[in-house]
Amino acid sequence: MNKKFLACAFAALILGACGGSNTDKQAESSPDAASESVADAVGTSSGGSLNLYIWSDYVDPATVEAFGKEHGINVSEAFYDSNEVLEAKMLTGKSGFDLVAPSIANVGRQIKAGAYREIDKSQIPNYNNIAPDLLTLMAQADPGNKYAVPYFWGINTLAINPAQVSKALGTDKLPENEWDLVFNPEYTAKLKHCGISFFDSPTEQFPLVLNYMGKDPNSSNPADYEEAAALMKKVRSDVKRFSSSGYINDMAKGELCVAIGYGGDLNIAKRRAEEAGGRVKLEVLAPKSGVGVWIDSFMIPKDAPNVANAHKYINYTLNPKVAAQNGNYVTYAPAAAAARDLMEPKYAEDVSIFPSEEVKANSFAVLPKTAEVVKLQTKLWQNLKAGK
Ligand code: SPD
Repeated sequence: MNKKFLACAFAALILGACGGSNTDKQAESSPDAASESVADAVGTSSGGSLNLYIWSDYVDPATVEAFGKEHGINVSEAFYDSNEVLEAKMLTGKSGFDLVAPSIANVGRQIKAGAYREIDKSQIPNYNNIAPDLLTLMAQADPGNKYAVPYFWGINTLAINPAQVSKALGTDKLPENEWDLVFNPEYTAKLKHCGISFFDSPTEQFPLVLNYMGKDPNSSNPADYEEAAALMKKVRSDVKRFSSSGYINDMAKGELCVAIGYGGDLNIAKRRAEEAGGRVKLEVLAPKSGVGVWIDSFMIPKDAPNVANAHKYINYTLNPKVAAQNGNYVTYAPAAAAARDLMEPKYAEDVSIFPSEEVKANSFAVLPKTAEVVKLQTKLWQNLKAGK
């Protein structure tokens, strides 16, 4: 893989080149369409089953229900919260799943391991709705876009409980580089009392630390990873939990005051806090010093039992109305470019979902790593968590 090209393609994506793709005329002419029934988006009835294995909080359950009803398909869902968990299952095989959604950093090696079957694009009429830049980018991990169909893209960032953070810091002024809150002992020593959470995933966490240190976030130099681990070791005892999804409810309940997480999931925490009466108020940050950017794609496991239904479901999610409804729910940027205009304005204009130019300028893609780097990251990560 040409990493330089991949980085450039990501720059194009995050620098806002995603517009101008094919649009769905029906959706275009109806700005409120996302909030209407999605039944007209699903097509004719067919039957059978569909076994989805997807990130937690990554689809509006109402859209899954509408799809199942319309097609007479019995949809079952199971959830994961890290690429590590998904990859272990995919590389073992015989998972029984029809559709999964790995991130770009993991797609290439899973394809090479023979874990997936080719997509039949003739069964996905909505394929043309995908932002072309996403496909260009994915082609670097999946040459010819044969196996992976983009679903959402988003950022790895952090969220705070401003009231608790101001109290702990003794000021409502945040550090110039907001990542100091989680990586600088001067801040973590004060914030540990209200609760700091890190990702429970070396794939997501290391690039953030490397970027904070001014190093290549996708470095292949082992010494950089040793240094990043040493930095995290200094703040390890201030970290309350390692979590890749549990931080959502913990933040919403006020049991954590700073969490590193997936941008959309942090927004879900904020929404849950509001829905619970607003006692806890959260703010999702998008630090100017940069965030990690990724794309997740639907892929069909080699031994999937319901291949036709998997194609039907992918096609369904690429309908801009459905994509917008899912986008409003999961608060990530949909792969179907036209969906943004159909999303609720508060989400379509949210910089933690569609980052600003200033944030984009310093952001980076979470790219594939070599087998050696993956092994080293895993070892360093296990030691860190064990306090070694
Ligand atoms: N709850 C949905 C989380 C989706 C996160 N995908 C992130 C991939 C980062 N590499």
